[in-house]
Amino acid sequence: MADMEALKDAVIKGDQNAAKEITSQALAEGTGPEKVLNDGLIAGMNVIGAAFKKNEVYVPEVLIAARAMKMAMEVLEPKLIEAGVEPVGTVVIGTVQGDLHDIGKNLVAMMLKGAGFNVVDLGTDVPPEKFVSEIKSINATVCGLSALLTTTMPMMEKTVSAFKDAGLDTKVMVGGAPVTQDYADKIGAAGYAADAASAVDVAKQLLGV
Ligand code: B1M
Repeated sequence: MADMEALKDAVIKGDQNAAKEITSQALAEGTGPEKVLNDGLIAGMNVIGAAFKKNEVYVPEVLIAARAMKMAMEVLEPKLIEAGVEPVGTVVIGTVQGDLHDIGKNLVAMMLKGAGFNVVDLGTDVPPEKFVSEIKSINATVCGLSALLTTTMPMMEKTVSAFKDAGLDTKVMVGGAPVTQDYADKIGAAGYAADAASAVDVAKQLLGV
């Protein structure tokens, strides 16, 4: 019988083969896809997220855990769709226009996926109008903006203004090394997160989850 504790452990250790194998076995034995997601994969990513927040693990461990989760998700995703399991929410995320840094943004996206969010990642150097059109087309309620340069931070404000001009009431979460809570308040962003694990908490707060 596939063990959810073993699956959680495989994610924590970043053992992608074990994560995929246990997921396949659990599904073949009739374990519900939602249970596999919540008690195995998300539970494992939660442990990694909490450890990352406390500086007990670092970026490489998070990336390896996320890769294990991704491998398992390849098997699980079709079953989740079949079962009609709804994601926690949808987040559109990207690095603002002019900025090519994406390591932190990718970590945030991975942690959000790990927490059960549907994440639409627009990549780097994303102009405000691209955020606007994507948010409109999928009706996303939360948008995450990342910036690593003091010179591109003002693009966050421009993006928030573009949302207002387009009549969108999207809740914006901002982050990145030079970004602060004060800056988020100044530009009218609904949320700020200092790291990838906190970004999950903030996204949940913004969605009222
Ligand atoms: Co650049 N770079 N870089 N760089 N780079 C910095 C940011 C810099 C601080 C280096 C320095 O001078 N000491 C400096 C910025 C100075 C400033 O503006 N204050 C700098 C500069 C100047 C530049 C260039 C201008 C250099 C040049 O060409 N002259 C240039 C700009 C290019 C551009 O963007 N247009 C440039 C280029 C690059 C590379 C392409 C070479 C590369 C990026 C590769 C990539 O991302 N694919 C790069 C890198 C790697 C860095 C450093 C070394 C590392 C950044 C990083 O990935 N950190 C960085 C110096 C440093 O930080 N030591 C530096 C690890 C990552 C996990 O952390 O991104 O902070 P971070 O993400 C964290 C949190 O901030 C938060 O969660 C993450 C995980 O905990 N977070 C969010 C991030 N986004 C979030 C979004 C959220 C919530 C939380 O909600 C949506």
